[in-house]
Amino acid sequence: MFDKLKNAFQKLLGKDDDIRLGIVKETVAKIVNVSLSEQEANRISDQLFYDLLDADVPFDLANFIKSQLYRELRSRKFSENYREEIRELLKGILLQYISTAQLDLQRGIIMLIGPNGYGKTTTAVKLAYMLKMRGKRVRIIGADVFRAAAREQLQELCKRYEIDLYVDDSERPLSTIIRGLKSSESYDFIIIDTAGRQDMNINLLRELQNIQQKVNPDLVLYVLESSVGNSSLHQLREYRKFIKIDGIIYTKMDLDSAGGSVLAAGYYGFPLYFITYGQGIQDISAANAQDIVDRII
Ligand SMILES: Nc1nc2c(ncn2[C@@H]2O[C@H](COP(=O)(O)OP(=O)(O)OP(=O)(O)O)[C@@H](O)[C@H]2O)c(=O)[nH]1
Ligand SMILES: [Mg+2]
Repeated sequence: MFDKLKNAFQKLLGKDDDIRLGIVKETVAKIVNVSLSEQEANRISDQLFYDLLDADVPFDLANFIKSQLYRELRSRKFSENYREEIRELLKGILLQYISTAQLDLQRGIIMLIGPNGYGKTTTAVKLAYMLKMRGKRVRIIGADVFRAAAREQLQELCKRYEIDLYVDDSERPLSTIIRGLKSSESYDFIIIDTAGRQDMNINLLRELQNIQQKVNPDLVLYVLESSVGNSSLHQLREYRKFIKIDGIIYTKMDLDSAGGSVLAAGYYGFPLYFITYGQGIQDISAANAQDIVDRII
């Protein structure tokens, strides 16, 4: 999880940092409470910059973090605990780029959107299960009418976890959703699972836009797979041109991932609502910024 991002910080702060922090060490050895020289601060922040790029953090953001780190390194004094102090400094900087939001609805319609295979359908079921465990009446509407076996996938999962499901044989997602909603008034939460495409498919985006306009879900969450790098953010911005996105569910955090997109999501103004980290039905949690930063550094 967050392998490259984690490495970036570990290299900077870990035990094998004699080369990278060599200059700092010497300085620290001489005096307690020292300021770093321009050269030292540059060296540390430059190294971090390249490591962040390597972890798929977008260039602009890596540059921001670098400049911020440089300024803070130059303006502070460090003691012999400099490693811990720099770690805390970095955590503070990263926290600014991870925004989270809580699901504060008591009832409503939540629509999941996003590219093919990122985890929409399984996350819909996890989320439904989580809400059901909190005593809510929950139903999923399966609006992926395009992919073969999409209905069967939901039918099987919902049966296994005893979650109410609406699917029909309509060829248009909007019809399915409208019919599904009509028969779902007694539910607290409706979770709409939608179709995904790998390429940018204008028709699909227009269809989602149309659904948003006609159905007006209370929350539209974009399902973002954590292992996908910078290209995923390009997709996210394309989606945003058509659909108002309220936030993100960050999936597959148990798999190896560069991790940069978790920072990028916040940078582009999308709060994280939930994270998922496994195939199990309960492998989902509300996103917590401090937790995520602690996992990275
Ligand atoms: N390891 C792991 N696998 C996950 C996680 N979330 C989803 N998956 C797997 O990712 C694959 C795709 O998940 P789906 O939920 O079908 O993805 P989707 O976005 O609905 O895909 P399409 O309907 O084709 O667009 C499945 O094999 C899931 O089991 C997770 O948190 N961790
Ligand atoms: Mg699906």
